Amino acid sequence: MADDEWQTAYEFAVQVARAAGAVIRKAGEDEIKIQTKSSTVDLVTQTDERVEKIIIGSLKEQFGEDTHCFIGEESVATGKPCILTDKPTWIIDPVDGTTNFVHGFPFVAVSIAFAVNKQLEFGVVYSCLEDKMYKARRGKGAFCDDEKLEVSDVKEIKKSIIISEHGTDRRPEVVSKIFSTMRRILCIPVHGLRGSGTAATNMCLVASGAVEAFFEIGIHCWDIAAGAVIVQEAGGILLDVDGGPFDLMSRRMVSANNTVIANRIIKEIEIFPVVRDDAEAAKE
Ligand code: LIP
Repeated sequence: MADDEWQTAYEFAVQVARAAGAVIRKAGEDEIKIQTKSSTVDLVTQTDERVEKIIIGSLKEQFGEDTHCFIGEESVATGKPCILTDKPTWIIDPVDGTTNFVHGFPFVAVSIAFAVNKQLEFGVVYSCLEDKMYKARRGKGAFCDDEKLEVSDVKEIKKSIIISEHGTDRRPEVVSKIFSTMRRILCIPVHGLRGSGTAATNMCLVASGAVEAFFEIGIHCWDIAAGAVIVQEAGGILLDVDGGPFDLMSRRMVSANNTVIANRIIKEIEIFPVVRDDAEAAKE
């Protein structure tokens, strides 16, 4: 696709995210029927499924489905493959922060990313209850609405706020590692630990300079793909939780304002195993 075609696709993605956010806000006014996925606390609603169908339907109508591929959280949950190829691929979380949505906790985001040749080209995160449109195209900067985003310039860990989440895996051995990591970070000490309940929003908080880092083990590619572009375009960095290169499909990552903060956090992370997003597809 020529550069102006990508710009058009980027602008279309912003429109689709905004429209999806309006559907989520409206749905939040009605009774929400809840189902569960990987655990009793991994929630999904009819809104997640409906909004993903609306998003993918709009993108297919605009770009066709013979050349473009789609990775959607709820499509994968119904058995669609989760593999990133060189083809133009849309990576979508229709409702990031489903638990927040169910409870009326005010951080719910529509996350839409676009990759070609396995390279993330742009990302859009619409925090629909705050009505904040975060967006970034590779090489063109990151924005919240019309405001340019820049990560924090803090280099001292003891002057940082760190974000992490505890996810939906409630096995005691996993919860112990998560809280042991949080305890070690708190006792550095850092100024604070926070969590919005949505990875996409957490990454936008890194990009906006409100916090210095967000890390999590257990997220999925659709939670972080759009936020990854936004963090990088705001001057931030992405790494694996072991300090290696960022791997979108690995279900673990550190996003930070700089390498000093990232490496200091990595020292404290107690890693536990997770199954890659593309593990099933890799077997075929
Ligand atoms: C959420 C992630 C969050 C994680 C939650 C949940 P969802 O995504 O954004 O980082 O801690 O467990 O996975 O399921 O609301 O789209």
